[in-house]
Amino acid sequence: MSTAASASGTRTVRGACPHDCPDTCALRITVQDGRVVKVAGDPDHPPTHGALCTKVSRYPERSYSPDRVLTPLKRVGRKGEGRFEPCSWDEALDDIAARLKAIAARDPQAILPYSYAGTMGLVQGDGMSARFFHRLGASLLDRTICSSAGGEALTAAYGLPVGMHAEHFAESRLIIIWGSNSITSNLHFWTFAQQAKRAGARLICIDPRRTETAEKCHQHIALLPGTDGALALGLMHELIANDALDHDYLARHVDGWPALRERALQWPPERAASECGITADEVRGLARDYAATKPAAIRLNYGMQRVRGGGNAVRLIAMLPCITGAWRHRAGGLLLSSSGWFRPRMRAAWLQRPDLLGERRPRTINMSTIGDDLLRESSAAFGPQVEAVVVYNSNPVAVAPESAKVARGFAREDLFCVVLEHFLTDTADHADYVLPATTQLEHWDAHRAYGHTYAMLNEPAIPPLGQARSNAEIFRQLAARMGYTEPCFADSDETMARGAFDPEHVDPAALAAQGWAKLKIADAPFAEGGFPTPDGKARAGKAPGLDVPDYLPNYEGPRSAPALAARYPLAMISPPARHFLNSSFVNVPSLRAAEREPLLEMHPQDAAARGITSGATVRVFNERGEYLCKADVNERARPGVVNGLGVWWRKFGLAGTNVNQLTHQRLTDIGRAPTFYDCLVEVQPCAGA
Ligand SMILES: Nc1nc2c(c(=O)[nH]1)N[C@H]1C(S)=C(S)[C@@H](COP(=O)(O)OP(=O)(O)OC[C@H]3O[C@@H](n4cnc5c(=O)[nH]c(N)nc54)[C@H](O)[C@@H]3O)O[C@H]1N2
Ligand SMILES: Nc1nc2c(c(=O)[nH]1)N[C@H]1C(S)=C(S)[C@@H](COP(=O)(O)OP(=O)(O)OC[C@H]3O[C@@H](n4cnc5c(=O)[nH]c(N)nc54)[C@H](O)[C@@H]3O)O[C@H]1N2
Ligand SMILES: [Mo]
Repeated sequence: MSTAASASGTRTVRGACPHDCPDTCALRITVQDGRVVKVAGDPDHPPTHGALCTKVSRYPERSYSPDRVLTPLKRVGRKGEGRFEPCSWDEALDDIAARLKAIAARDPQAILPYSYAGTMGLVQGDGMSARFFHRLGASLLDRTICSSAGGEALTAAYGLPVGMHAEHFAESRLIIIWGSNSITSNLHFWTFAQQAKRAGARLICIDPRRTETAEKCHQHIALLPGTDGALALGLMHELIANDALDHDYLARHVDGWPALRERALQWPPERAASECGITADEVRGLARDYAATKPAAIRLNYGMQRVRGGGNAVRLIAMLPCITGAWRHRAGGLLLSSSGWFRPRMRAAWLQRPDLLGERRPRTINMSTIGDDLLRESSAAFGPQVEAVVVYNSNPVAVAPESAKVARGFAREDLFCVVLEHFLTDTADHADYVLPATTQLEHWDAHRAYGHTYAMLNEPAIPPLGQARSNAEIFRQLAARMGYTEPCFADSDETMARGAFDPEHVDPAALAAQGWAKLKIADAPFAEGGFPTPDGKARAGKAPGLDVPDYLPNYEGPRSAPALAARYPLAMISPPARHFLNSSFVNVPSLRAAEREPLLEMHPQDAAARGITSGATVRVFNERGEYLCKADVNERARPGVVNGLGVWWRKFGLAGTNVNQLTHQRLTDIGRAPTFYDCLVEVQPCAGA
């Protein structure tokens, strides 16, 4: 790959940001005397355009942190205590292989891999590890913790999770930013939205919280959490009533509209407004703007699908550009995820080798119910008790719902737990062995994106620090110790990274030369229909296995659970903090300082009613537990909703817990995903604080 060297002894290496973010930036990494001195955005990569977020500009600070785990560690304290002593790689890997072999001899399904998107790389994410666990016959993991409700809903609507090109938002005349705090979580999209705004576009934000993004839009509609489906139906009602439909597009490219039309006619703006906690004029005005302004684009994000009806809501919203024909223009339509564009263009079966399962069909465990599942005994329905868990690229003790149960599960003395990590996270504290993993500066990888349409390659800038090894290398070595001799276990990280994409679709030479390559996708992909469904039509009504989409109120809300709502009258959402990435970066001092401390935003009215002032220590609680933090009284919170930002590490919390102490493990309507933002609480000033 084109590595530029200069006379002064500095080199620039091309990389890709590994984090779970829609932007997947192209990086230029400056190395001087063997040390990374700077990580910058690639000015030539259109979505990155030379800019990085604050977090990833600090990637060297994170990678060279004195807290990095740089040798294998073996537990010496009690489970969860986080006391370890260094050991050799041979000792750790020999012991881990022996323990896994003994369990596998009884039933390999008692072993569970647990991973998510600490890195989204196709090699260090689920490449060699997938080969390893498929060969082993371990339990399969249903990776639902983030986007599966929206992803499967979009698949029901369009055939795959696909949408607009991010760049084309710059030409939109109306942008609806829906369930997304773009400035925090999708900064490079925001740049395109700003270009559109400067050219006269109108920006409307739909979000319960008055985010920094909402503040910079022309209008903010602060609906109640989990009511987006009702709003979409109310908008459809108005589009029908005002005959703002593209009848030709509907007839030729949309299946099942009559059934959805019938449903939408039951949602006059007054009904939708009352469900959403907004005014009927807001519904009418939004419908009018959406109908009258062309091209109109929707930037939907995952924030709105972390509730019971999240999947149905995505199906409904995905129909808006179909019924108005917004898809006809390249700057019209919708983007929730672009990941489906990559699916037919990468070599998933080669990377992950599901064929190594042979005839075996292991059970599947949902990562979002890990709290319950680690505490289950063997049974006919469940299968064997989980005896070993291997965690990589994830911090479940902090990020999974109902974390009191998750922590209790990981604290089981009889659970053998291995964690591959950069740092001693809340989860690593529960390990029998912590294995030091490399960061993106130290390993090869290849990346797809879910917010743009470029394939990416990451070249290592420096050798591994200390004794760190890449995830792929760790699983390669474990495979050798398990006695696996299939040639795929000899593939190097570089071979896997370079081979990740189908060369018919992504030119390997271009990818290597530039570090990125744009997928070949039509500018306005659905201008003439052509959705990736069997008949090429979008599905407004029934979809395989699913009824006509409908609004489903939250599990925890006055409508579905009035008695609960009387005891716990505040809805709590816990969206991302700007300076963290889920629970990553929480331990980087400069970024933690920017987020100050765990806070709960409350509207002045709700705070006054409870005698709470800004800075006071509060007890946030429900029947699942309690969480202590500081109150931040301001009008970012709407009345009736409190915001607990960011996924703090539990050990940084006032009482060793975080917001997930309060969330529950019930799943979304579609996609078996967690419902983090469907959560009622009460808040009190903390006695004695
Ligand atoms: N800085 C930073 N960037 C991130 C992340 C991070 O933690 N920090 N997380 C990354 C990850 S894992 C993901 S999945 C992506 C996308 O992650 P998302 O979860 O989509 O992230 P945001 O766009 O920040 O937040 C969603 C917005 O939805 C709002 N919201 C909550 N409930 C509802 C609702 O019921 N309806 C509506 N309309 N809005 C609601 C929240 O107030 C918030 O402003 O971002 C990624 N980028
Ligand atoms: N209450 C609440 N909970 C949430 C959310 C919310 O909005 N509210 N958001 C949810 C969402 S959207 C998501 S995606 C999940 C995210 O949950 P996770 O995917 O668990 O994400 P992180 O918390 O960032 O933890 C990733 C870990 O992987 C490690 N890591 C990074 N790169 C590597 C590597 O190359 N090798 C190894 N071995 N480790 C690596 C990092 O050090 C970090 O500790 O959390 C969810 N939890
Ligand atoms: Mo996520």
